[in-house]
Amino acid sequence: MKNYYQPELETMPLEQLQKLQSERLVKQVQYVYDNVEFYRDKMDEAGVKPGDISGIDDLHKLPFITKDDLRDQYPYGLLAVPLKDCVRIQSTSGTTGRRVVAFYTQEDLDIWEDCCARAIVAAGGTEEDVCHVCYGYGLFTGGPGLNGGSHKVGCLTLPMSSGNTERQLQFMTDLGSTILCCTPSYAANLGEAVNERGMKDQIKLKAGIFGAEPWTEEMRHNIEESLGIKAYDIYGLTEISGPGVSFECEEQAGMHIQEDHFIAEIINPDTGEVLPEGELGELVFTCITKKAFPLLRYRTRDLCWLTRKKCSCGRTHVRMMKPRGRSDDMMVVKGVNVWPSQIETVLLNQGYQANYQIVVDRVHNHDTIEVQVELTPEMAADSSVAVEEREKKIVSGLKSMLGIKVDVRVVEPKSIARSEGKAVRVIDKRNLYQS
Ligand code: DLL
Repeated sequence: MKNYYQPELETMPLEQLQKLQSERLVKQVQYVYDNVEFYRDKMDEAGVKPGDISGIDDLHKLPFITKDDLRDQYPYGLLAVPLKDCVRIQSTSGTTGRRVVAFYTQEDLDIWEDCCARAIVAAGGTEEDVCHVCYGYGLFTGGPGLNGGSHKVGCLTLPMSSGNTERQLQFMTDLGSTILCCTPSYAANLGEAVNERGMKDQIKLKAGIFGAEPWTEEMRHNIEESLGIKAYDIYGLTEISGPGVSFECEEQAGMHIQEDHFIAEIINPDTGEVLPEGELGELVFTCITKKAFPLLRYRTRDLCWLTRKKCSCGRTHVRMMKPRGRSDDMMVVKGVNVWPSQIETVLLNQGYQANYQIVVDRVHNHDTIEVQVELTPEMAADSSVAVEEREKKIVSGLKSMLGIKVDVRVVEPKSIARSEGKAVRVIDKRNLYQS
C-alpha cells in the first residue's frame, strides 16, 4: 500500500483525531526538549516542562517561535538529529539577512511527499495523469515537493521547473499534461500564452495545483477559464516542510490542514492569545511528526481563519481559508490598512488580468499609492472606451474597497514585467521596515 493513501487518517472522527494529535504532541515535546538546546532553554525560561504537556489542550503553555528565532539559530541551532541523519535541505527565498534553512531526514521527506501526494489525489490525480511541475526546483520547496508527491501517486512527472514558456507549452501539448503545478501568477501567464497562440484545444489539462503566493477567487476564475481546468489552492511554508501543509479538495472552499502531522492555532498577532474557530488571526503551526527540524508553535505571520464545518468530501481535517495577507505585509497607506488582494479583487472584477503593480511612496510626509494595471488585448483594441474613463472607474472601485484615493495608471498590454515565480506586486519605496 502506498504510504500517503491513508483515508482513515484524513477522514477520522474529530475525537479520534485529537487523541492522535495529543499522543503525538506529548512525544514530540519530550523529543524536542531532549534534543534541541534552544527549545530546552526557551521552555525553561517560560517555566514549562515536557511533563506539563499532556495533550493538545496544553499546547497554549508552550512559547512561540518566530522567524527571528530561526534566523538567530541559523544554520544548525534547531537541528534535532545528528547531521549524518539528514538527507536534504531546502531554503526560503529571503532576500535580506540570513536565510532560513530547513533540514529533512528521509522519513521527513517521505511525510512531506505524502502530504503533496494527498493534494494531488484531492485534485483528482491518479497514476493515469501527466503531472507538469513548473514550480522552481532547487532550494525552493515548490518543485521538489510536488515532484515527490507526483511520484508517490504514480503520475508521469514532468520536472519542468519555472520559466521558458515556449518549452512549457511544447511539452504540455506533446506529452499531454493533465495536471499543472505552479504559482497562480505563472498559471495566469501560461493561460494568456495558450490563448494568444490559439492553442486551447491542443492542451489536455484538467486540473491545476497553485500556491506559494496569495491569489483571489477572481484570479482562480480567470485561470480556470483560460486553461479550461479546475484550479486548486495549495499552501505551505519551508519552515514547516513546504507545499502540502494544507490543500483544497473538490469543494474549493478552504484548504484542509494535514492534522495528523500539523496542529494549527489562530492567535491574535498583537497579544498571542488563542482565538476561537472562525476568527481572523495569525496562523501558528506545531509539527508533531517531524524529526530533523521540528518546530513547535511557529508563527507564520499569515492571517486567516479556520473552520471545522463538515466538508462534503469526507475529510475531517480542519480547513483554513485563503490567507487574507500577512501580519507583516499589510501596508498602512494614508493611515489605512491595505491588503494587495483587495486591490486585485477590484481590478479583476473590472475585467483586468492579474498584471498589475502597486507603487507606494511618501512625498513631503504624505503617502502616495499608485496602481499600474495593464489593459487586456481586447480592451486595447476597443477604442469606444477612453483610457481616462477606465482609470476613473478603477479609482472609484478602489475608493469604495479601501476608503482612500488611489492613483491609477492604465498601461499597454505586456508592459509590466512577467514573473516566472512569485510575482512582485508591491513596490514600497517608503522603506518603513528598514532598521
Ligand atoms: O511558498 C511553499 C509552497 C510551494 C506552497 C508551492 C505552495 C506551493 P515559502 O517560500 O517558504 O514556501 O513561502 C511561504 O508563502 O507563509 C505564505 O505567506 C505564502 N503562501 C504559500 N502558499 C500560499 C497560498 C512556499 N496558497 C509563504 N496562498 C507562506 C497564500 C501562500 N499564500
